[in-house]
Amino acid sequence: MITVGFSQVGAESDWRTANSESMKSTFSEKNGYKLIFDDAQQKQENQLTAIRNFIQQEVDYILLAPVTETGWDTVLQEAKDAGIPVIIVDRMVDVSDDSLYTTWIGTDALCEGRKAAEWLNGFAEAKGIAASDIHIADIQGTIGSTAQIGRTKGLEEGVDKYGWDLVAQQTGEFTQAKGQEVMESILKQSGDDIDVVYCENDNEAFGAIDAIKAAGYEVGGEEGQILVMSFDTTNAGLTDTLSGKIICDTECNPLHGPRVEEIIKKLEDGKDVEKKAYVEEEMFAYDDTVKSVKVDDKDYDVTKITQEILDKRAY
Ligand code: GYE
Repeated sequence: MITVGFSQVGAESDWRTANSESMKSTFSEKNGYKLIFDDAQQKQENQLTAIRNFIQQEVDYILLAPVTETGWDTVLQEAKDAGIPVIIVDRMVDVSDDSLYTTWIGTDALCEGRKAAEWLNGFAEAKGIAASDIHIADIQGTIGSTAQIGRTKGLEEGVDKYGWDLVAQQTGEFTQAKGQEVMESILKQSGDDIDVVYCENDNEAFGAIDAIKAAGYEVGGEEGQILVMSFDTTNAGLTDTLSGKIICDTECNPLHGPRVEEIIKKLEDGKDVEKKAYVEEEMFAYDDTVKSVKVDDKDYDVTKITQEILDKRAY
């Protein structure tokens, strides 16, 4: 029986739930594991405590989904001194010495952000919308998390490249409640000036859409409607994309359980593993105005979402 200690960020989003379910179903007793699961409720101090508990319990592996990128050197050194391999899952850690963790598997948030920005430019060009008429509110994820850093940077690069107007930037902490609260505040300050809301995950988009409608505006791709963009492509997010409430949803795949297990099996067999592994990710949109985007000389298809596609997805 292999004992695995998993420090999970929290339960802030549908994405996180899918990620936790993937990890729990993979590292089950039936599959030969004893999983010690800790939900940190989005607090780094809880993760530090959990990791130290895993070390005391002499687990075979520590899995860490870090809430934010910094502040891990000391505790990872303690795990290294205890001879326990650490696998970073989902978000990245920013440490002085990358021997403090064995490997990382997760999402290329910067590429996601760049893809979304290219989609917005393609949509604007196709609809004849001038860059000067694109005023954007960025509802950011948890500040300092890999997903927020990358998605925000991807948008800001687009703003600089295409001359859009970034009207507001505020964290929605990847939650629906905070996403709604932030959207309400931004609309109070700049309501008629907002054309695009760039939500850094689906749950923020759900909250933002509620706030937009409550303020008397409409969401969608038609003239005068507010474009709501999102990330994660959860089932609920793609359901909103099917209806047009979300106009474009960039995938971030949460099903890391089997990928992490493959790494552990290699380590158990004494094999080397890559230091970094990105997961493959797609893009979905309400319509086929933009059929593909180019990021770093690579083309990415944009798929018009259908009920059939939605029904077949694993999450
Ligand atoms: O986008 C969000 C979750 O780290 C990629 O965290 C993950 C992000 C995801 O709360 O829904």
